[in-house]
Amino acid sequence: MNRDSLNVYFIMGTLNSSEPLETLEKALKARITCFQLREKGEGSLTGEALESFARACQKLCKAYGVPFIVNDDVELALKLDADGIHVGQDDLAITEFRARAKNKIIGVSVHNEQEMELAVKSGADYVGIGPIYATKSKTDAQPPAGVDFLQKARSQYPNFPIVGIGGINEKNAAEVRSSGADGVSVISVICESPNIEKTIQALSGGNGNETK
Ligand code: IFP
Ligand code: MG
Repeated sequence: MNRDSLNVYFIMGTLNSSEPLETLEKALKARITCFQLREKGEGSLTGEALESFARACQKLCKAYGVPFIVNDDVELALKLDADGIHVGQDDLAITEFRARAKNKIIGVSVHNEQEMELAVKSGADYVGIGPIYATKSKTDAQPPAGVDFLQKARSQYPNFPIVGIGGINEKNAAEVRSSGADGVSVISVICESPNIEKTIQALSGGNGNETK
């Protein structure tokens, strides 16, 4: 995959925003480079409601030429012909998705060297490394790891697409990039921003906000 797609990677589900489609469109206008639908938690959409919301997100992403990735749900990703899937440590899902959708993007969450090696071997196209900082978006998240593992992963895999995730904001995004990430993945900092355009500018690399 093109590593530039990971520059500003927005993740959202209906529980993250009171007007999710409006939030997504604002984020697309402000030039996020990738979107992941992550519909999770108490009261989240399922079945047809989820499918129709997912299609609405996908349509918006298509209009802006931004990859549309589905979190965890192999069947939904295939049914929608999404651009890819993001999974945890689930080599079965990776193998199955790859077998059924040859040219799609597969992202995998990794937390240590062993998981990283496994993800790369299993055929992941990119990895998400985190949580880098403390996060409130994921109740079952592991403790923040800082940038140490990110730096190590980058030195071991100089060209592999890596995105940082977990507690990333306008202030610390530059540290995540200078530690080797191709980009930053965020939920709340965009969903809760009073000025999405400005937030995305600040998160973005290669526009003068970068310290690298
Ligand atoms: N990383 C990522 C991403 N997405 C997730 N849903 C996750 C970890 C748990 F940023 F896409 F790599
Ligand atoms: Mg997951």
